[in-house]
Amino acid sequence: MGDVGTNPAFVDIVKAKVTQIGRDQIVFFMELAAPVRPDRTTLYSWFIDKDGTNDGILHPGDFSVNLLFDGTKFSANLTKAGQAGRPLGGTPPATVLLSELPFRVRGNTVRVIVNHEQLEGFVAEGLNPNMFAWWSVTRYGTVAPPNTDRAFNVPPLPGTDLWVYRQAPPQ
Ligand SMILES: [Ca+2]
Ligand SMILES: [Ca+2]
Repeated sequence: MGDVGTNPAFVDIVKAKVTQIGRDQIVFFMELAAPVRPDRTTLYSWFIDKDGTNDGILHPGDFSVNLLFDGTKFSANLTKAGQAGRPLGGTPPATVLLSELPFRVRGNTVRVIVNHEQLEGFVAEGLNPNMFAWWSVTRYGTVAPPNTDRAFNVPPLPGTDLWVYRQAPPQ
């Protein structure tokens, strides 16, 4: 934390998590360094590598769970990037796969909830609903790169820059 320069503390990621509730709901969570009260375009995203790539860089064909404040209101969706680094818009533009996802903004935290079954609908697109590499970013003032902050929820394995979410504990 404390690593976003002159940007507001509500885009400074303290912690990020992707967790599962029961068998069904996947919660994409971030804790920020200050209460989330954006005053202009602000993006909280969890980027997901296409299955089998797992390189920790948002490429065309990779996915993103996005909580966007557009200057007026929040909304959440799941997209597939069309241009590197662009979870929303871009050239060619990102594809919206799921819109109007449930989300919550409370105090220093944000979360977006996706049903596991919804992710299962995108296996053919290259989204593995059972195990995926993800990382979280914030962007302030614009949805375009560069990231304002970027975080992993646990230290990545030596020699890698990623980690995985698993539906069930490893056997
Ligand atoms: Ca931070
Ligand atoms: Ca990638």
